[in-house]
Amino acid sequence: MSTAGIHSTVSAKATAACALSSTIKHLGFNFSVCRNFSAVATNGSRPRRLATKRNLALAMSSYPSNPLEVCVKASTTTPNRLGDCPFCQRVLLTMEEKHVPYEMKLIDLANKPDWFLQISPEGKVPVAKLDEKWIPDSDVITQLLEEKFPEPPVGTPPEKASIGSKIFPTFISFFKSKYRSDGREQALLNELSSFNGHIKENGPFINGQKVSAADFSLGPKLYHLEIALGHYKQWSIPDSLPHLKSYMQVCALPRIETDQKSLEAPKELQSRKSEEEE
Ligand SMILES: N[C@@H](CCC(=O)N[C@@H](CS)C(=O)NCC(=O)O)C(=O)O
Repeated sequence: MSTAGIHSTVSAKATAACALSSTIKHLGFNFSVCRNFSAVATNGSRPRRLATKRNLALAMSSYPSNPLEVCVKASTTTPNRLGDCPFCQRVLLTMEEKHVPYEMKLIDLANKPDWFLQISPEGKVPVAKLDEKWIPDSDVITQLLEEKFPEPPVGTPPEKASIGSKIFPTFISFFKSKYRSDGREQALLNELSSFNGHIKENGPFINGQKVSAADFSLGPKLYHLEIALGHYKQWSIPDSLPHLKSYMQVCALPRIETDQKSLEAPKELQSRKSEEEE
């Protein structure tokens, strides 16, 4: 199927820095992506991880000849801009870390084009084209990226892979809750607190000194959590969880350039919320 004529195609080569910087600024990974082709925690006191020449050469040797196509959520407010979707952000971060050139196709989720529905019958993003096949789901895509582009490896060891994985579902549950006393806030606090303890003992990343797939998955979600709960519930992460906060700083970006006026992630969550309330 030809995707020629898709207006919302953004070439990752020249524009990755801008396009992804909007992603990265949204989602917040404080990585200097697209500058030195590596994920570097830019907080001076934190460990820095620079790509070695050898790693970079290895990574480049497995580059696809054409940029890898990936359908991602378009901004709901700004034309030709990436929207806020933690699943898309996870995939983009993985490709950035692996130096894989890619081409984003921005999908307006409120008005999905027919060609997109053909390749993604569930109508969900992200969807990435790997070996001429359109693959949905960030779990599957990131796993295939690891297999196809092994350098640098970003896999999280199995014993750590599920750390923090309950935070997002408990956040959504609390976000949707109508009554403060229904225990959902406490459930979220328990998960955040347990993660805080993990980072205290093992940080700064989930797998210690090295950023890995689990951070690419959790970082964007924590960003959504903070914005959505702050905006809709006037809730913020308690000061009693300083290691979680510093993790969010290491993984997080300066928020100033976040397109906060659009509050895109919360908008999406808001629609889920209204559905729930109906
Ligand atoms: N499990 C999927 C979830 C993807 C997902 O839910 N994506 C949302 C955007 S954040 C979506 O495409 N929703 C469809 C819609 O809003 O119509 C993954 O990990 O990729």
